[in-house]
Amino acid sequence: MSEPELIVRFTAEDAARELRADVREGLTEQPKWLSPKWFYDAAGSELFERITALPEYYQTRAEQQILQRTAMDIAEITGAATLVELGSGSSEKTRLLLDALRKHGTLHRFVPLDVSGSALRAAVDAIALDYPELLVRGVVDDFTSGLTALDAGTDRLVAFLGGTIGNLLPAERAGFFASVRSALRPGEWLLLGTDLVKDPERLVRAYDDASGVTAEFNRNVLRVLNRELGADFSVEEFGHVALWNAEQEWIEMRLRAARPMRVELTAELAAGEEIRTEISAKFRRERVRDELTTAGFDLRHWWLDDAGDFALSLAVA
Ligand code: AVJ
Repeated sequence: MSEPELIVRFTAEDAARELRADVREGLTEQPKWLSPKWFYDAAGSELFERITALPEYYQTRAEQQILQRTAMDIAEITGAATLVELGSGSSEKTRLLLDALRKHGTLHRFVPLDVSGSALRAAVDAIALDYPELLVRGVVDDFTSGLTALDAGTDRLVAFLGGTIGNLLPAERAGFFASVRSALRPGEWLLLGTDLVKDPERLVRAYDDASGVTAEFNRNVLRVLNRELGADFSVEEFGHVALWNAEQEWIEMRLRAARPMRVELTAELAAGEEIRTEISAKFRRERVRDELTTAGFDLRHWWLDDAGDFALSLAVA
């Protein structure tokens, strides 16, 4: 086994600086907002893992089902030698792809990319142990701001799973697809997971579960601000709001102040005022196809789970 590499392009100091700038911008705007990327400290990542097991949150299981059925096809179609995974998250899904590509016999290299250095270190070590023949290079980076670190390997398949693309605003999404495309050579591949537009009641339940795990996940961003910026949000006095924005076709999560608040950092909130903490866009096939085409990709395969809730797209550069 060769030692796994870890390249750090985004340090804890970069994250602290960005968080500060984000908070200054988002909490002085009207309506207030925070970026969903700040949910994921250790506690937030654990809460998200619990969300994936909730009966209301179908996405993770749906994507898993599609991958179980298609991983071998994906290996044969792409013949990838390098698997790049953006926002690597749950390694279970990654392993389905790694296993299929290994069986197909083309895979040489695995390049997981994530903003969380600690999570990535653990993932890289575990994968390197179980796939001793693979070159493993973890890259700590914030891929939403551009993909400069994709130079590793040839015959690449870039996987962006879980529906996380939905957290980007449409303009950010366009920039992201363009940056992935420009990092790839013609004939290389993008595998994209997207949650789909469906009955709004089911969508809202998926983001406002009966056991309150998503509410805790949402409030956790305020704990991150309290700890990282020395803010003094009274976390328990914020209500969890999840609503379907039918015009934009996205779920919005917000945190609603129960009473007037002045938060150190000079943020002031009126009673009932909300901070938008997340959008999670839901897609239709045409939108995915159009946006990929605009970025210079050709959508070749579109796979659904049995319920038609979630899609996996395979597109070529
Ligand atoms: C991890 C970004 C795909 O948007 O559904 C889960 C995060 N937010 N419940 C999503 C999330 C609320 C999730 N992603």
